[in-house]
Amino acid sequence: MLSKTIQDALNKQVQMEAESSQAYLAMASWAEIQPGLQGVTEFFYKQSDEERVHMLKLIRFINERGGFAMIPALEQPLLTFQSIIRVFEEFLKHELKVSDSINDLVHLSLTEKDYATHNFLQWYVNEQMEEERVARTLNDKLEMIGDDKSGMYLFDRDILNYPGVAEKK
Ligand code: OFO
Repeated sequence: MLSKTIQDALNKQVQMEAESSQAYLAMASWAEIQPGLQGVTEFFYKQSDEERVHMLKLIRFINERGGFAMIPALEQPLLTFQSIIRVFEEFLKHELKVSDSINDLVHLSLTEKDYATHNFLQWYVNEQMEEERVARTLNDKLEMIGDDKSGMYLFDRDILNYPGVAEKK
């Protein structure tokens, strides 16, 4: 049975995953109406779907452990971006925020002696390491590309095949 403290903290994480899903959906939609960003568009649609899966996993866990997962109201995400570089900076910033939040949750599960939740959260710890790595790699590549149009063409063409991105479920 979940304590009220853990239930509330997990519900906050549900909100964060839902907001991540919305944020990446907005990035996909913005990318889709720019010329030549089909790869980036697909990347963020996929990323948005993944965040929904992260949210669902939490909802199911909370309810299975005798809690109540409350479906939250969501803030409107950023809708427009000055450039593709800004999009990926936001992506990294967002993932770092999620990692902090997961770390806080892991800490809380230990102080509350909730080892089942601690165990459940290890999946998210691994996932965040992966997400951060992907976000950093993509930011580094964009920094190298700068204003080079042919570099950007290749980035968009290859984004779904980069190691780490290709293996993402
Ligand atoms: Fe990409 O964040 Fe979910 O967990």
